[in-house]
Amino acid sequence: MNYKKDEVTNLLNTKCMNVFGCSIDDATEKQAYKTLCYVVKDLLAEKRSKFAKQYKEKEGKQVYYMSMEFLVGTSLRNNLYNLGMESVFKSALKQKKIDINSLYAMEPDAGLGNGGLGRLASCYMDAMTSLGMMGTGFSIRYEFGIFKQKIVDGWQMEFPDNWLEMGDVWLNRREDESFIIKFGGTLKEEWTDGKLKVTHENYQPVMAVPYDMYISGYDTDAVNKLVLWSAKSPNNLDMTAFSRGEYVRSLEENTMAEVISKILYPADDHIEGKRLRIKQQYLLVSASLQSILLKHIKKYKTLDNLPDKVAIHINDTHPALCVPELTRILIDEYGYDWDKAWDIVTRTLTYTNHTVMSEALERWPESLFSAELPRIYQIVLEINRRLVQKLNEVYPGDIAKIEYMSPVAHGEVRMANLCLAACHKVNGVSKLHSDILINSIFKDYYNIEPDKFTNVTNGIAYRRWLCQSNPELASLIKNLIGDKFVHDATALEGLLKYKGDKNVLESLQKIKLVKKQALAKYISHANGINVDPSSIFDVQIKRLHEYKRQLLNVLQILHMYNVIKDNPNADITPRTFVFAAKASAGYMMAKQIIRLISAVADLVDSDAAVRDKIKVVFIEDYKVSLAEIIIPAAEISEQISIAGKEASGTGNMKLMINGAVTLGTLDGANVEICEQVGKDNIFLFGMTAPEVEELWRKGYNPNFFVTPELKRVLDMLTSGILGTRFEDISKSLLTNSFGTADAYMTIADFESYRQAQERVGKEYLNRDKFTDMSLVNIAKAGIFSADRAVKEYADNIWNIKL
Ligand code: GLS
Repeated sequence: MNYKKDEVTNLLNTKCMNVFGCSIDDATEKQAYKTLCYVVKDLLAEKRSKFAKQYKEKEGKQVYYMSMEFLVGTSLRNNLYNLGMESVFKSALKQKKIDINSLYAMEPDAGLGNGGLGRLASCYMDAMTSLGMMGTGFSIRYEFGIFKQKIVDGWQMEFPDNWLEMGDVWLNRREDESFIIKFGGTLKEEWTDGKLKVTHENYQPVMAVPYDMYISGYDTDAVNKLVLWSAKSPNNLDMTAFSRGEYVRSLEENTMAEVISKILYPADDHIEGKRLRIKQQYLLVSASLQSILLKHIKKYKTLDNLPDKVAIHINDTHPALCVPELTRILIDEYGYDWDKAWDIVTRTLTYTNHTVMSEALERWPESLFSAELPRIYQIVLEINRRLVQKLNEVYPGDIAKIEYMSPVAHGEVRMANLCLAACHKVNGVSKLHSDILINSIFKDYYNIEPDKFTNVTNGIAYRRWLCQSNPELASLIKNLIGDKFVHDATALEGLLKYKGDKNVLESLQKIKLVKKQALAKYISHANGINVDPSSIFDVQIKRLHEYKRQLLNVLQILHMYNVIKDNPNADITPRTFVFAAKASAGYMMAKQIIRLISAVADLVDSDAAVRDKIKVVFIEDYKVSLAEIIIPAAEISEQISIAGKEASGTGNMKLMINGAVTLGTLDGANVEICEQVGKDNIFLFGMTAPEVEELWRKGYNPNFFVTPELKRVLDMLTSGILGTRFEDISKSLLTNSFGTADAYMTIADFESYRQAQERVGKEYLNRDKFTDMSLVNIAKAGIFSADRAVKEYADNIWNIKL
């Protein structure tokens, strides 16, 4: 958008006067922040209205992306960047003596997600918009997003994240477009004219109120919307109770309804089988589908062409209720018969699986499911009955297989099977993950309908992670290869010609140092620790989960500690180990691991012989905006999950494009990162996924892998040297909670990891060689852009022409 400085000043002044009754010169910092956001929102609204009009005329196909999570992070800088207006706003504000960076700093993260899965959804909204696609995201307007984490004496404490206080500036409430969602109640069945009519009675109505957030894209005419549903009681106040003087009771119904959208469940890669959670899921699905269908029927006067005009995407199983709910609406509210309704459902819905972790495959007890959603339960049973009939023809008499594939079995409703039965396309999120899906957990479905399955390797909104978070690097790249890469990330390959170029390597080193200094400043402020920017910055930033093996990293650090203690002159390249991770509130082992990291940090820091060589830092409250500070400063990217468990990873891609070199197993998208950069530009270690399988088959005995060095480290966990005795952790490395061997095989991979770490230390000493590796990583990161991924979704899954 083309605005001059004076025009921008006018916009700011007018808005500030209208909202706060003062000019921007007299505004408080908070008022200035809000004014700026409102002005940006107005600009987006104007663009949106043009885009929607153009689109309406074209009658193209559009996508609705259903996700319980969108980890939006901050929007202000991103929107200004995307609109190409950052510098004009900066100078207009500067003239008013307002520093735009201090306004940026006021914005809370919209933390409506847990980790990779939620962030991916936001990256895809960005890419859809940048590609000019009409795409709408649907989720929940959690009043409290992912909790704020504080570490007190090594323990994680959770505090509510009241993001709306400053974050609601981006939202537009549209009360008049609300829908009623029905929970509980009973069903009445009547036969009229040979047709069964089901009426849902005595239900608890909850109103879903939509709030729109505009999503901008880079250099595009498009502006999309993320629609967030908020739960509310349709009856604000129970007047009868109120007149009786029962004031609290009179508000009870409202409170009960509102609780549905109160808080995001902080579980990542595992399920929280709570009643409230299924209500959240149904609220999202039912409200979104009602709104999609209403809009469609207004425009086309029929739903027969729904699959031609609309793709509805189920992001992981959390919105899997789309399957029975779409069927229900078509039958109960639009009068379709089963076969026609099912045909529309199956041609409209698509599904992405994001994990093979068995504890994350959602299942609901039938009793809970049927009590909360009686009509939906009835429909699920019918889907199940018809499917089982079909499967009986394909796998006659193979009861075990049919049971395994059924949406309803053993007293549970299984959401993944529901998606597999209904969706016409199903994808995994990296080559390895998609292979695992078709060769193991979804094999039986794959055998019947192989064409249904495909892969889309994840991608990132790289303009946020490179151009906005690391403008210094982006500008160097522009000087070297021009700015084509800002539209087309694969153009980064042009950097390869600078391999070995002394000047370029030196510039890269300088930029990295600047970003490391910035992180060091943050750490000094947040943790009160001084870290040395000339040490290797080795980072592991992601959710705390046993399969991600933060423990492997910790064991290795303890080993390094021993090496230095034994020989204070040992040849160790100074290293700063940076951790940041949130643990699910109820995940005790994960919390213990955080405590262990803090204890190791203290041990290292208290020892004069060691602290100049290694530092361990746990930065609290990991979130998108913190990642934007850590990632540009990273040199080593720890991606060390046990092979076969990390579906893809996306932090690995963000780190890579900022020049960090991966130290990892051949898991998830690391496999493809390795394919891109070649084995010389990545530090690989550990078992491959087939080797892991093989070891399980042979029988895994951790004790067999305990070397003398490792024994010494393991003993430290319980000896008291760390202040606390970490008995549980020590046991978990040898056995799991059922008394069988540790499912994450940390010990089996230790020796190979230790050696890889040794190589890292050595190779880093040759700064130019290491920077060359870094350069190759940046150059080869283009394929991991969300633009590429969304194009693949459009082509192979949604059937949308771009
Ligand atoms: C996740 C996976 O664990 C990640 O490997 C993946 O990158 C991400 C996005 O596809 O999805 N699944 C999940 O439940 N949480 C994730 O972050």
